[in-house]
Amino acid sequence: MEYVIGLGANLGEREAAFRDALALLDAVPGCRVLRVSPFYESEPLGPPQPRYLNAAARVESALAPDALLDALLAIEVKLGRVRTERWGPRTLDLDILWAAEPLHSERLTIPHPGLCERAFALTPLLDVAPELSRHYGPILAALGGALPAVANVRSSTKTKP
Ligand code: A4P
Ligand code: MG
Repeated sequence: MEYVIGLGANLGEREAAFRDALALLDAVPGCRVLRVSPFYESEPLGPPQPRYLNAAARVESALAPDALLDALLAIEVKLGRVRTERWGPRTLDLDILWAAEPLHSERLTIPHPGLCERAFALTPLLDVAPELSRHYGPILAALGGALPAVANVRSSTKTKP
């Protein structure tokens, strides 16, 4: 099944955390990173804290949503995320933004519950899943439109044989 994973970070070496996270995600058995969006910088949603870097990755995975979430949490832990307050600063946050099949369980809501309020999630989502523009494009437009990509961070499109 195809998924779109959202990446967020506002502490430490944010770009390095994204690159490491994407490499670890691609290395998860049964996961392949198909596309990576440009990186975007935005004002924090929530309490006062440093600016965020956000991006999205389109992933093909044999894992069920629960197992994929476990893999994402393991990557966050491996890369040193320290959990403090909700909406607080973090070195790396990996969320499932979207999946080919929606889901609502005790543990997971897909699409991500905050997606339609967040230009920093919708902008990279539509970069890696442009076919969703018909649905999400007007929502992003109502939020003020797509964010500008960070100029000095290279975007990439990668595939694994
Ligand atoms: N969960 C439910 N649905 C999902 C999903 N689709 N993907 C549950 C991932 N997790 C999902 O998430 C807590 C629990 O949510 C998970 O264990 C899972 O069971 P978390 O990521 O561990 O906790 P959190 O991130 O501290 O809390 P929360 O409420 O998810 O925060 P958000 O919504 O992720 O917001 N500002 C900018 N500009 N950019 C950002 O990226 N991010 C946040 C964090 C705040 N402000 C921001 C940004
Ligand atoms: Mg989160």
